Amino acid sequence: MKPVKIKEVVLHTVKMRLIAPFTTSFGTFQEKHVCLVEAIDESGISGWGETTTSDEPYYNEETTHTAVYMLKDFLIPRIIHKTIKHPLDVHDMLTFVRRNQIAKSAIETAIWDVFAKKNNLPLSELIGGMKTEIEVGKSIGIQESPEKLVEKVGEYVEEGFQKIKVKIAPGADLDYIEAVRKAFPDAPLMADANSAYTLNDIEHLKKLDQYNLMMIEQPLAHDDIIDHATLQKEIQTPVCLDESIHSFEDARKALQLGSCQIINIKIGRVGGLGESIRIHDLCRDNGVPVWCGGMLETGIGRAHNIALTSLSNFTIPGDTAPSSHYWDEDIIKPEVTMDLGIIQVQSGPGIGFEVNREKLERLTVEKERITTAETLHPIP
Ligand code: OSB
Ligand code: MG
Repeated sequence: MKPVKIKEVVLHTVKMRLIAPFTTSFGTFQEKHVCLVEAIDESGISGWGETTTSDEPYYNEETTHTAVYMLKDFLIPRIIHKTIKHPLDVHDMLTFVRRNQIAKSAIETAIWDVFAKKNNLPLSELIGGMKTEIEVGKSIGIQESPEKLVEKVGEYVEEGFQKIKVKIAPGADLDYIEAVRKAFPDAPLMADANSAYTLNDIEHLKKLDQYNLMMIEQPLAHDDIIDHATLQKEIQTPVCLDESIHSFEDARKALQLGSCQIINIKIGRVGGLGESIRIHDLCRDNGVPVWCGGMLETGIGRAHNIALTSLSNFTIPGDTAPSSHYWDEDIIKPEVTMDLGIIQVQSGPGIGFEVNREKLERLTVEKERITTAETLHPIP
């Protein structure tokens, strides 16, 4: 593997507008800033990563602002002008900063892309992925009524999505799921609660068992793995963890405790591709299936998600819908497209998509170049 030395990082903060608002138990999104991280190596190769943040710290503690700050003041100074032998080394180079997983992931994934391009490999191949196509699911935000939700599910089933995920919250759960189940008795259906319940809701959550859901995602607190183990013993629906898993160590402990039967891997939430691969391998070795979660990414984050999903134990369709489900026009060329619920894994070098520079410039609200390891802070 040819080593990489990053000489410059460009932070492109863009303002994105989703084609439609997306509502979860913790709020509604439509506009968001994300920082697209361009890492340029000594030979001029650009690799891309994305902060899969939103503007508010409601999903986890990070925001786009905090991620940019961490990148500028701590993370980039640590990696710039250093010879990196393998992309798996980047994770350990960044552990001197506690947490801030999404910020770390944005630079780490950009460096994976540089490595893949430098070594003329598709990113999927560099990480050991063997699949050439992946199955795709659709995550649907909370709708104003069960009828409206049934209508949406109908559109997406028609379009070929192979898993339907419905966001739920107290007051928008049983009626909604029941209506969808009645209309689509055999649809591969799951619910995502984004931490909206507590153990006091066990009896209520048990009622979901009758709807033959593939799983319930993150029903309890965002940082819990203990109560989830208690809940999993009481309900039949498999529990899947999202928010609670930030690292390989979290995954190991959750599996040991029986807190879940499935894990949603999000590259940002766990601090990068290296840690995602480790969690994937751990789950594979324990017979636990995984799937790739989404954070309403631009095409750059989406490309990384698709590459990750090429690993063998991603046996459940991920939240990796095509570009047109999020944006009028994506910032990558070509856009991500889906055919009958399948997305082709890119076969070109790196993430396999070009960044649309003209579109990028139009959406950019702030741009900063970092070329030195100088920082106000002493780095250990
Ligand atoms: O919990 O999976 C989640 C979006 C933002 C924050 C959290 C979540 C989500 C989604 C959207 O479910 C998935 C997608 O990108 O389509
Ligand atoms: Mg989730």
